[in-house]
Amino acid sequence: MQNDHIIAYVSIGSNLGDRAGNLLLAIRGLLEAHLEVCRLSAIYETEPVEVEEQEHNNYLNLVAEIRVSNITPDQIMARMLRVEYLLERKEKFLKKPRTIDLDLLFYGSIQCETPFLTLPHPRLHQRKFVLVPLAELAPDLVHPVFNQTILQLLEKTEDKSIVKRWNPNKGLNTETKKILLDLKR
Ligand code: PH2
Ligand code: MG
Ligand code: MG
Repeated sequence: MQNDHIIAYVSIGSNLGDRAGNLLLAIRGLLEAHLEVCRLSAIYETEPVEVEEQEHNNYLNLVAEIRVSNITPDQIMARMLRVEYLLERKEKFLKKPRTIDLDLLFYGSIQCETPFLTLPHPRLHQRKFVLVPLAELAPDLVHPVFNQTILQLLEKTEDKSIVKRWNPNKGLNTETKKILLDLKR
């Protein structure tokens, strides 16, 4: 049984604290959990959807492609939950708010429904913050329930929320921007 690896996709989001730093820590956590991250989408700044009124911070989101073998979707979920837990635990220690959310979107083209895990992720077609970065990595991936590609789902989605490429320098003051520009020359 060689080359029996499966490609899976994970959505990663953070809307508190050092959001980009949290994404990177989550990616490192996946690698440390022996989930081989092979490709990453760009980072997007996204308007929160399906959230309580008071939680209005923009998210940073990306999608990671991971390559796995000899592991069940439940085991991947358990490892992802552990990554979340380890990051949240550091948060309490540092008394700083921060959140990180890891969601399993696809595990090959497997369909499953348990109390803990539904695959493909049951709301991914309603979420531009998932479809836009996923379309970057896998535009032609066919969703096994809808029989449509990611690109087709993106074109049809009713989600009108704002999703744009994250600009890491946007929050910097003009003096810092000038220094960074000079460094690039
Ligand atoms: N995650 C949620 C709810 N809403 N909105 C955006 N833009 N990005 C997210 O990652 C996100 C969300 C629950 O996990
Ligand atoms: Mg989520
Ligand atoms: Mg989650």
